[in-house]
Amino acid sequence: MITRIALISDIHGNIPALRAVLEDIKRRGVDTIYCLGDLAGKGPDGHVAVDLVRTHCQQVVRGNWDDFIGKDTTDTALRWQQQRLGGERLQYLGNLPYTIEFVMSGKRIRLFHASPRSVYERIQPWDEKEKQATLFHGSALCASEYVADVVGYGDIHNAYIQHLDGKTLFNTGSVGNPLELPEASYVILEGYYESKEPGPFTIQFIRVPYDNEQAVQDAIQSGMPYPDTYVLEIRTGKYQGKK
Ligand SMILES: [Mn+2]
Repeated sequence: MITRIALISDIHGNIPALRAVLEDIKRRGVDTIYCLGDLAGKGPDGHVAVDLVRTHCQQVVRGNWDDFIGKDTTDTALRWQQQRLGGERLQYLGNLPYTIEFVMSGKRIRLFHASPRSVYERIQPWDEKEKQATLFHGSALCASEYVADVVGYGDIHNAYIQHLDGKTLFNTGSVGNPLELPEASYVILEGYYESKEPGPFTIQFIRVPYDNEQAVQDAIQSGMPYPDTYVLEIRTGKYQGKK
């Protein structure tokens, strides 16, 4: 049977964007959703994002923000985020697994936040091919150590697909803090779930317009410290608002 799985990532506490994406997924009749991390941080409403992701997503992996957001800090903005999230959600984020692995239409698929080795290793589409190719490797942090045929990740807030050495690499882009277009980004995979036979396999990239000004108002009204960079990025879809 053909299965469809929606992949969402990098929500960063932006609830208007998350709700718009969840509605779009529902409208398409997709009921399996995996989340590739960075539920909270940057934006104001990580606590709501965590609760919505726990309700709607069958599997969730740990992002870099999920990893450090609960750690002891003197940083004002981080402490504000910690109070907003509360101990139970912080513990949930800090204990998320690194990878989601399965076979679809004969392809071994591995999904993670940033790299198979670390949530802090950042690899961009314009990095050298040799560096990108390491994303197919396994590591002790992965559920298994096989070399993947298809890798999907988040972290860079920059959706793309690239074929390397007969393998496929893609990035879901970001739901709540996209940095190439101001519209929320996510991916749907379609194929024969857990089938080792080669078969049709789809990677679909979806952009969902949402109420960006509501996201800006949410940030300002939340009283979060230093909202300026986040507000600029939400409005422009560019890193720190730069070209
Ligand atoms: Mn992120």
